[in-house]
Amino acid sequence: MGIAEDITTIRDLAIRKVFNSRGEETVEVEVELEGGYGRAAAPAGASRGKHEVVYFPGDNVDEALEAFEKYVVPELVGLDAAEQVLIDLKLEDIDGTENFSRIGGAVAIATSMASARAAADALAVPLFRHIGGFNARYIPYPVGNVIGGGKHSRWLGPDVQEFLVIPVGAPDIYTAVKVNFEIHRRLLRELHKVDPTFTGGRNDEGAWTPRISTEKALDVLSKVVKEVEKDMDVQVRLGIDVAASSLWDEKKQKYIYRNEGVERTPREQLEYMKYLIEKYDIFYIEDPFHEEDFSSFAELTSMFPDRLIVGDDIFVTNVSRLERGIRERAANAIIIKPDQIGTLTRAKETIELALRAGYTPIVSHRSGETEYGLLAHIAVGFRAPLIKTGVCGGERVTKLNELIRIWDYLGRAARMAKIRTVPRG
Ligand code: 2PG
Ligand code: MG
Repeated sequence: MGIAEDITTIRDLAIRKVFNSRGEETVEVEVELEGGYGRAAAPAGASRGKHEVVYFPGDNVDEALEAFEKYVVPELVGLDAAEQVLIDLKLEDIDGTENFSRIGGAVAIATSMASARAAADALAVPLFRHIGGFNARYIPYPVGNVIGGGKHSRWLGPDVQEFLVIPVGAPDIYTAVKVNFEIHRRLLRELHKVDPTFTGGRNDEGAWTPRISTEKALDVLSKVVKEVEKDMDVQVRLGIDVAASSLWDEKKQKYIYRNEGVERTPREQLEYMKYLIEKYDIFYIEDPFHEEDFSSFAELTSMFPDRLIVGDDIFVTNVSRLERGIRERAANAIIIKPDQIGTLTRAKETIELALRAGYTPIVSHRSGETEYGLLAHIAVGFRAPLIKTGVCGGERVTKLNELIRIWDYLGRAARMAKIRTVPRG
């Protein structure tokens, strides 16, 4: 038992079905301590990695609720919520499988996060401080998704899933968020010019969904970014999430670009990535290859050591998959989605390994998000230099506004994080 055991002892837990930002059912867990309270819900992905933990047991939210009542409640009551590792290890023991197939990853992550919030509440410290300790004071730069394609836009827009902006020159988080909003806003006008049928539609993450090609999207984005950089005097860099596992056809062994009407072999995919990075000076490239292709990841990383080659589906926040990546020099940056792996402890283990190995971690939302702002606390507590959490939509803005609140709370201690792969001036 921890030394603060009285007020942080778990008295009771509860679960209910609520909805995520996409209107899908998810689970919300409440943790009541002797002297505190916490609540959290699980987000959900649409372009999920094959190696992520199971979401609901039997693919069914009601089975998740049953598993929670039957297995989780009796085992967690009486434990000390201040001992996050013990809580999370207990969740692993209760489940007994590597991928949370018995209780489901949604129950696991909601319980893990609700417990952390409850402990922070009882100890009267902000969640980021509870997670990260006294030196947690670096605010991550927001990676903003401004144009959407791929599966997220029903294959009607560009083949690349996300077109991203990173205001790397912003002096503070408020300016950083403002820059991303300004780019998003100005894009509306510019996108009308290149796609007259565009009615201002946005996808699940609030990104615009014009029916244009990948290169057209990058042309328009580059133009708008240059204007905003000049007008607001802040350096901004471009990013893409190719989400290449969704393009990959296992039978054909090719990437299928539906909008362009082109199929690419792995070699051609590598050439295409090189072409896009050079033509548009892209700084951040997420999932340029499918989730099993470590060697193409390694090749691209060696070609562009001054860019962030980011692994999402390939690593799924999993420590063993990241270890393999480090061994094979695949990627130099990693997406951290706590829900991909099921507990805060596991996610922290992965991010710590990433930091030690010189990988840049990016704490990330899912396309189906919750209304909670706690991802902001996780990113600051985990010392992530970047956070990917969209630009607009209530469930995205709540996380960005929470970063602004953390900045204010920190006062003179607040700093913008350092991005390891130094952006070129
Ligand atoms: C991604 C995510 C979030 P999803 O691919 O990075 O943008 O999408 O949550 O649908 O997996
Ligand atoms: Mg991704």
